[in-house]
Amino acid sequence: MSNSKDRESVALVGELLEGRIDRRRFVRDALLMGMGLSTIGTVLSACGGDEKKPEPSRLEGGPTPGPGGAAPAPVMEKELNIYIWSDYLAEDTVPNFEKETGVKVVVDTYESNEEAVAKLQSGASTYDLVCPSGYAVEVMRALDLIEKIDHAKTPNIKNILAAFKDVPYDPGGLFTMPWLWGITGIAYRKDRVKGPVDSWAVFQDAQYKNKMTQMDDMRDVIGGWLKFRGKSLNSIDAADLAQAKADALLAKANLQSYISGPVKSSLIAGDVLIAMLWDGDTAQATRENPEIGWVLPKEGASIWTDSMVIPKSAPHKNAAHAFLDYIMRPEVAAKLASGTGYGSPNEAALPLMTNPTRMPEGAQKALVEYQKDLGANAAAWDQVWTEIKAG
Ligand code: SPD
Repeated sequence: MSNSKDRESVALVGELLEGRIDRRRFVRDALLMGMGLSTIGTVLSACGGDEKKPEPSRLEGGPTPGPGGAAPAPVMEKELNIYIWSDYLAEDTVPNFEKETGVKVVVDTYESNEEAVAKLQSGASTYDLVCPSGYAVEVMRALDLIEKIDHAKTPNIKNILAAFKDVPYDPGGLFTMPWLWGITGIAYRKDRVKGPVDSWAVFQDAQYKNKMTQMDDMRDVIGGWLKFRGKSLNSIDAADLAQAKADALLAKANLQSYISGPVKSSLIAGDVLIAMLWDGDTAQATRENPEIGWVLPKEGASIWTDSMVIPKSAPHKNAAHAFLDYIMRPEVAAKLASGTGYGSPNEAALPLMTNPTRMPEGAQKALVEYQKDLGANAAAWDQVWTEIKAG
């Protein structure tokens, strides 16, 4: 320990002795400044009181004590950088974590998986947690950008529904902590759109010219048009892609723009009447304007799970694990799902919510499909997307 660390530790013990901080606060601050567990225990017993010798809580995130009781100093970093989709946190998710741990959290947002992958791939990322969808996890794994989660530091993983633990994009659930799930469908203004909105075909209807948007998302736009023609949204067949491009261009003539989450304010204001949008973001908009409805198109749509992953380059891995474990607490997960309007993968959270979103069943289940990594065929999709955007 450096001299300045020594001085900080002495001052902290002084604060405890003088009763200016309580034992809990002492343990937290002592761990944050890297004081060993055995030292902390010695100080606490010397101070008397009836509390038990402290054990590291799951939020401390440090290594397990070694044999013979010699505990390596747990290192809980003081910062955490999260890179996540916009509007994907409940209001108190981050503030409560900061209050509890003293960790300062910085949140940056993105609007597509491709943006998140590109950021990690650039090598310039200092993010500790990123939140890709399933197919993008596959891409990140293939590029060796993310590392395994240390489940010894995330005991609350026990709360996750079995269906989300062993998933095709991460067999055995080694690299991912499921965050939320949702469906990409159509949001629309019930008070301003006449006639049924139940098909991707609505975007080809010129009566809503310049009052419609689709997402700025290659997988969702091309995928939606593939579903429209009864194809898999993971198709790599050249004829399927050519048809999807033709449909997309027909629709493009009616679109105000390609825009994802930020379209909510235009829907609320009525500048946009019909928008390709995720169910949860639509629910957020509906809270502000109850005239906004959402539909799963009759031809089918994409369902997805977004998961937290830890980049190999993450500078604050203990804080990242602590945040993951915090999120998996039932009450935190319940607020996250209710606040964002998305489905929770947390089994223990569901009973705590008044009206939790349930996974589609029966006829609805048959309509939804998960996106998969396109591998080497991604180039063909990129080309089609470039042509749609330029067309
Ligand atoms: N505002 C949060 C939106 C999250 C969407 N994630 C999944 C996109 C799948 N294409």
